[in-house]
Amino acid sequence: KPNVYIARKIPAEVEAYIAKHCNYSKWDHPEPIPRATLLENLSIAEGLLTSGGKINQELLDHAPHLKVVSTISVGYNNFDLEAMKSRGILGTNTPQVLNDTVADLIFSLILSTARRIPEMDRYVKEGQWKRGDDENLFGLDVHHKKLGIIGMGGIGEAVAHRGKWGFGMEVLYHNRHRKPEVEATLEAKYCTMHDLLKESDFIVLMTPLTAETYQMIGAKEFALMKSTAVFVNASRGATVDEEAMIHALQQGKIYGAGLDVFEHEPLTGDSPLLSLPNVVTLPHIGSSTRQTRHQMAMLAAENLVSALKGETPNNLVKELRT
Ligand code: 8YV
Repeated sequence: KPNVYIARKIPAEVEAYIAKHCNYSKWDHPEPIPRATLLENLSIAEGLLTSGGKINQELLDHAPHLKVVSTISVGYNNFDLEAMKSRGILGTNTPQVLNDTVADLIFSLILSTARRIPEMDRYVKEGQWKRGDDENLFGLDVHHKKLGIIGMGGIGEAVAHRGKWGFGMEVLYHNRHRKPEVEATLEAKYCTMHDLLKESDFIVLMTPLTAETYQMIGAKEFALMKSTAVFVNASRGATVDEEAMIHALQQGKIYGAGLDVFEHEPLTGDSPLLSLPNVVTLPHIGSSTRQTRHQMAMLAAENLVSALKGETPNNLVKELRT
């Protein structure tokens, strides 16, 4: 049996599946594994099951027998793809299984930010509610507004479905490629980035983090948005110039932001994002339901075992496909 290191706590059923096919050791704590602990556990590993942490030259130098890295996530920006490719190491991820769960979360951010839900909850619980305070409690309508989606992948499509059929919204999108099927089924309109930013009431950023998408939404892009626009990011924090976003929010250039991801996570300390009333912040919980995380972990385990059997795993990341 091949040797595997499991670098994050996984459900028992998934561990049992791995045990059937592999010899393994594991990090069995809820908190992320310390880097030094990870590096000292890779000397015989042929497979690594992980969900974060840089897969770079340093790590690969500590793993001379490594054949495949399987991440329990759809994003794999932590992979140094050139380093992996040069050593013939496969990399797999877990797309599709989390689309609806993340799209649900994105709509919770759209509604929470538009109707100021966290702020209103505190208002009641802190005894501030008083009659005749109506105007101060107003939020924004979501139904029948313009939903602009940047990145029409599986998650983007699930968001578009919710907008179109759930809230009667007009869907605009910007993507590297046109998606005729989405245009046909959802009457979605393909836009340039400029037009999407100018026309949308709700802007959802859902692109992978790559060299091309790094800080793709910055001061220029925020300046194009309506002053009543709500910006939502559940992709990766670094796809946004966070300083420019904070400035736009502080200056009232946009109505608000719903954020599940940040350039530096966990978000702590003195970030202005923690004190702005028109910002809803979540701790990177896009895929955080028991059912979905279980599905992701099982899929990642299947990817790992398949690759170690010498098969071409279904979810080999596209940059490593030959
Ligand atoms: C978490 C995600 O990374 O799938 C991704 O890319 O960002 C999230 O699903 C994943 O749940 C591991 O924590």
